[in-house]
Amino acid sequence: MHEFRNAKKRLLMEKAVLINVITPDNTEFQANEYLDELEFLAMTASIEAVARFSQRVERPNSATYVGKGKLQEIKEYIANNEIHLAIFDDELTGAQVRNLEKELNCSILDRTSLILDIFALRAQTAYAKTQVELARYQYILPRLTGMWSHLERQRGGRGTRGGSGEKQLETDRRIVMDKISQLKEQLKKIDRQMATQRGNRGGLVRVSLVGYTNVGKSTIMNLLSKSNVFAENKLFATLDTTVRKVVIENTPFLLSDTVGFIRKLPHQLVESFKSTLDEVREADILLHVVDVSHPNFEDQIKVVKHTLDEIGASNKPVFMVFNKIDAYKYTPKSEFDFSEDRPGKISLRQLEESWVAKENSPAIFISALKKIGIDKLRNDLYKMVGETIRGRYPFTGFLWQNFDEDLTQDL
Ligand SMILES: Nc1nc2c(ncn2[C@@H]2O[C@H](COP(=O)(O)OP(=O)(O)OP(=O)(O)O)[C@@H](O)[C@H]2O)c(=O)[nH]1
Ligand SMILES: [Mg+2]
Repeated sequence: MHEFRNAKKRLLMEKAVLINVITPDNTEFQANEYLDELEFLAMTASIEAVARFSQRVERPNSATYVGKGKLQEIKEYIANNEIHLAIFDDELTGAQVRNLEKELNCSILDRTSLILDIFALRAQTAYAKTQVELARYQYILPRLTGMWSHLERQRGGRGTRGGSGEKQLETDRRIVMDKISQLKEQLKKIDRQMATQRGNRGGLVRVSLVGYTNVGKSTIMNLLSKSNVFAENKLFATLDTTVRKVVIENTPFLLSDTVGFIRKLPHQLVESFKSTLDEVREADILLHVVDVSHPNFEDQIKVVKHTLDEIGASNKPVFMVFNKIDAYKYTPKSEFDFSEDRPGKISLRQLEESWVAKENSPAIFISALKKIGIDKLRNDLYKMVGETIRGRYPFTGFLWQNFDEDLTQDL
């Protein structure tokens, strides 16, 4: 039976090599940024990346992800430097993992299981823990088959049906499937409680902070609600949804902060975190927070839009919040600079103007850390909430007194 890697036991910084492929859809710059992100993910899981390997390919090799030559190069590096872990920037098939383990003679971690590891480390509440466990079992289920043929090969057999390997596979599969339905049952129970809680929130307007991971959502939540949500320079600092009542100029509304998104977010996680994301799905307004100091922020915006689409939360009024302007590096174009797509080549003002010109959703540029633009953010938010209320109660006066009770709660 497949055991989960016990990420919590990894006390010493384990050393690893990072591997990705550059497909025709990606530029070299992007591929490098992706490895930076993979390195950050590894670091979050207490793994130190010591080397990187990239290969330009049409598509990943179905047996070994990278081609023969590259594999040999990685193998030599791993052997010479006593590395015991290789991390791949894509989800690998069971067969690819087995082949790579054999070829490279070290542990293999793919992007999905690395993210699942981090989620498992980060999960604080019983709810988040259950969701992560469900996602991990769902990841394992289709990979059990491969383990069976692996067992068969070890026995030297030719996959004779009814052999012990197949029986073992059947038993394992049943255990995993039972576990999955048990976890789903548990989640359903919590979901019902949460739906009731959400139903109890009166008619308050609901605003959700959404965005890529590590962009500053929790920092903004803390600023606006004077609460204390855990914010840290690590990926996925937040896994649960926190809801706070915020009052601006006598107008109360609910503000929620939730798990951040990431490129290639494992679909098992999206699936099992569906209820955590209910707050986003049911929100009236989305505050899409962007880390404008990140060289790949435009890519990140696309990822967030795509994920919102996936969870059924597109088509809502979106307020774009470009955060971390204090860290934005503007390096003007020199006369010999012919780069088309270089980060920082335009000033923040130009960026703001071009953004407003090409998108029709409102936008604001702030620094949550240095508290720049926060008053304007409050003011704009107040107006948007007001518009939502007027749209909802066009004829009746709205009685705030109805909503005086404190609805502050963590989910
Ligand atoms: N330079 C700079 N750093 C910021 C700013 N806002 C937040 N940060 C930092 O960015 C890091 C991530 O902030 P969080 O608020 O945890 O980000 P998040 O979006 O909630 O992240 P996850 O919950 O991990 O998805 C922290 O180290 C913050 O101090 C800002 O305006 N400027
Ligand atoms: Mg957070």
